[in-house]
Amino acid sequence: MNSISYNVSDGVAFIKMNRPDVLNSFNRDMALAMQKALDDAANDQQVRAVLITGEGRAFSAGQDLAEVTAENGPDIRSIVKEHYNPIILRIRSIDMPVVAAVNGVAAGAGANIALACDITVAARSASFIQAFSKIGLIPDSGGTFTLPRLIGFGKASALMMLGDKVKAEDAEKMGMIYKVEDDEKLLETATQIAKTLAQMPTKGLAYTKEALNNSATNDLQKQLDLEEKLQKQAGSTYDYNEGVNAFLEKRKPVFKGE
Ligand code: T3D
Repeated sequence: MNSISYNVSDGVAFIKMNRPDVLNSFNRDMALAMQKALDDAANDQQVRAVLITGEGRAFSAGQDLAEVTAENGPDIRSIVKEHYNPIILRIRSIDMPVVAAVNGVAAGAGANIALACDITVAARSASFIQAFSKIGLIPDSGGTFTLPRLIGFGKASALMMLGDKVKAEDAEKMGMIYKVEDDEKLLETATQIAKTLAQMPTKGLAYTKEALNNSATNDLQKQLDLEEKLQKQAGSTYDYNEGVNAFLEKRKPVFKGE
């Protein structure tokens, strides 16, 4: 059984973590397969949005703890360096929106992968756990970067130190995720969001993502300079031209992602 299933439909690459018996926890095979799936999406001209979800009752329980304790299992440093860091960097740098459909519990690296996505939608029964502290680790997979920026330093500190289980509805209220959806409608809603994004001006969305990525560390002057540069690039795309013409001609625009 492949640990990641991948298929493309209507401009969306659907990436599903597929180790339901262990709550889609990451072993080396699944981490490398996730990296490859993100590369495949990035290199496919037909793909203009990505959707990540999990098979079964969990999104992902983070690191497969049986793997790290196994004889000849990977060591912690190589796990972070070779498994999770490349996944997070790919999600943040891929030139298109990435949607997470969090279908159940998202713990440890699983939570921080979901939170690194551009738009995170969760099933009402889902939850988020910064589980690391409970086993003596620190939050990885970009968690110490992403979570304080989403919900503020104080709340992030508490969740990371206490390892509280945060229900999807509370995650939405505190701004950790975009929205909660009823369990049975989660995939439909997330797919609709991804398909809508795949019809939008892909380059403009990619430049928006680049600006947001940099806003975390730039000062105001640098960010204004970056906006100026990216707006110039957006203004020279086919889709900008199409968007303006369609507005003036009072018709629906047909964007090509160019
Ligand atoms: O070296 C390093 O580790 C560095 C990398 C760190 C990155 C990380 O992600 S560290 C954090 C690792 N994750 C965790 O600590 C979470 C562990 N899991 C849990 O706390 C719970 O399973 C959940 C709260 C996520 C869900 O609880 P529950 O009661 O709904 O399910 P369960 O019964 O605990 O789990 C169901 C099965 O999945 C069970 O197997 P079994 O008994 O049916 O054969 C359980 O062992 C397995 N499972 C769940 N999480 C993991 C796992 N197996 C391996 N690794 C897991 N992380």
